[in-house]
Amino acid sequence: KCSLESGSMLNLDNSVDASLDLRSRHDVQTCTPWKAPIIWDGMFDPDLYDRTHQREGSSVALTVFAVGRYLDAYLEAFLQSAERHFMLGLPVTYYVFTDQPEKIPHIKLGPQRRLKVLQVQRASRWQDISMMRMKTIADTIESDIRHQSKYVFCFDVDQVFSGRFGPEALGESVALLHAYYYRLPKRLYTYDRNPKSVAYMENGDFYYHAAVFGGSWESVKALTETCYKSIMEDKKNNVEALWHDESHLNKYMLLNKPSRVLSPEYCWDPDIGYRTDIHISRLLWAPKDYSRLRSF
Ligand code: 2GW
Ligand code: MN
Repeated sequence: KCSLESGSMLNLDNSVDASLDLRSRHDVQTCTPWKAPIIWDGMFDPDLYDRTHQREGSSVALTVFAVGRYLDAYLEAFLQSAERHFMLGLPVTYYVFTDQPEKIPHIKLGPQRRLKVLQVQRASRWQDISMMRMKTIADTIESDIRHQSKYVFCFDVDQVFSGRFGPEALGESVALLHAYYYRLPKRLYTYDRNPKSVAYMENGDFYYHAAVFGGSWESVKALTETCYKSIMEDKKNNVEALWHDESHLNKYMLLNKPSRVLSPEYCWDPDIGYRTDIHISRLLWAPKDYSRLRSF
């Protein structure tokens, strides 16, 4: 049983966690075997999280990449929706990485919210665009984010916020349950099973989705650095993990357990259809036209 009461390190994650009501959702798993909470709607008091993090002076960096066609296709809707739902009431700095800084849409930002645009080179293979995010995030945490924000959240751009995504999601190290796998037997998880890859694993705890991960700047820096090194090691050995950076993230989270896990309510694919356990969708996958977006 998950005990968030006194004593545990995880409890220090955030003093308000003691108020999480793990028994309020009997239809889903609300606690990992290592006693980290899995955050579902109905388990927490949103206002209490807002107040506590405001009082503690929590601040959040959001990183997102919009390279090539993904800029026009997704960035504006992503940012506009983040302004309505992401960490309202806390200082937020967006870090938008793009190869076309001149094309960043103008967004009217709320108070205490800033946007920084950083130029990146466009890799020639899409797998590399996705994987090289790890290196860019690690470098930017070191050069900038660690002086500004306590927490960092890293997002895919092909999604839209549709409900509160608040400080109940903040923790030392945060991973997200992939919407397609959270109810499937573990043998169907798409871990990298090639022993030649650093990402190789047979069994894990969950299948995590790389579209959302976060934590303190220290832990996100450690994660992104380690995943980048693993990706480069694979390149040296001429292998590529099955799901690229996502495979490396899953391996990292197996060895370094997250202190907080987000339910798929925090990144839901509406194509899955109605599920009784999904009480709210806070972030939705945007529809994707692969043939148009990936043909370069
Ligand atoms: C990616 C794939 C094919 C063609 C283009 C791109 C691409 C990605 C791009 O042209 N420009 C770009 O900025 N990106 C960024 O990489 C963007 O932020 C995007 O959200 C992110 C990941 O690519 P995406 O969203 O197309 O990949 P998904 O939705 O299939 O994502 C999962 O698997 C990926 C690895 O294959 C990553 O782990 C990702 O985090 C996962 O959600
Ligand atoms: Mn995506």
